[in-house]
Amino acid sequence: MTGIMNETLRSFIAIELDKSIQTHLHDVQEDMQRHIPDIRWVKPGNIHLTLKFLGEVSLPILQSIKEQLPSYVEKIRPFDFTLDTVGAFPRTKHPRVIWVGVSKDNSLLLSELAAEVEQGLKPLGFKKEKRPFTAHITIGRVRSTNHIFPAETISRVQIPPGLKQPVKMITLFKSTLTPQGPIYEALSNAPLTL
Ligand code: 3AM
Repeated sequence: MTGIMNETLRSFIAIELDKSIQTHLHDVQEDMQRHIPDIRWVKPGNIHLTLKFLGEVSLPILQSIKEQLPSYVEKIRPFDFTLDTVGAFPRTKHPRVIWVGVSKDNSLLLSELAAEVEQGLKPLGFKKEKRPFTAHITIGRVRSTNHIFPAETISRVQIPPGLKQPVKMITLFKSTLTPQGPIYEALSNAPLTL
């Protein structure tokens, strides 16, 4: 039986990035594209920092998340993070995901925020991630697993120094997968008001 009762939405909680940061990251993508072929680059308007991937969520649970979202951030003051170097998961030689990192001290604040989100979601049945949270901004995904990239290809990429992103709120996103790539839509957000 199908119907509204069984409807789910693929969703995640993230930090939206300012247009100016997305534009800088687009420049980084264009620079890398010249050296690394066969990457699906994240559309600049879609670039974000994921705090928690939720997967398929039923509408009543999604409604609870929307209502509870402000409580997940009530202990967190607004802060900035600075973009750092380009890296890759799982290894720079055989990357699957190309990302831009954040400077070390800011990444602690982001881990705290992600932990608060995770803690808030626990009563709704969302399990804690097995892997520790690593703050990163995905800018591309590698199409083929056979590629071997020389480590220098990634480590030579320069991020303009001092690129700062203020964190003033968190956003619940709906993600619709399409053959042309995912479409992200903000469903709700919660400001950091402490
Ligand atoms: O921003 P990143 O790349 O860390 O990779 C997806 C993206 O995270 C991740 O959720 C974010 C928004 O789409 N994601 C997608 N499918 C996932 C899955 N099955 C997933 N994370 C964990 N498990």
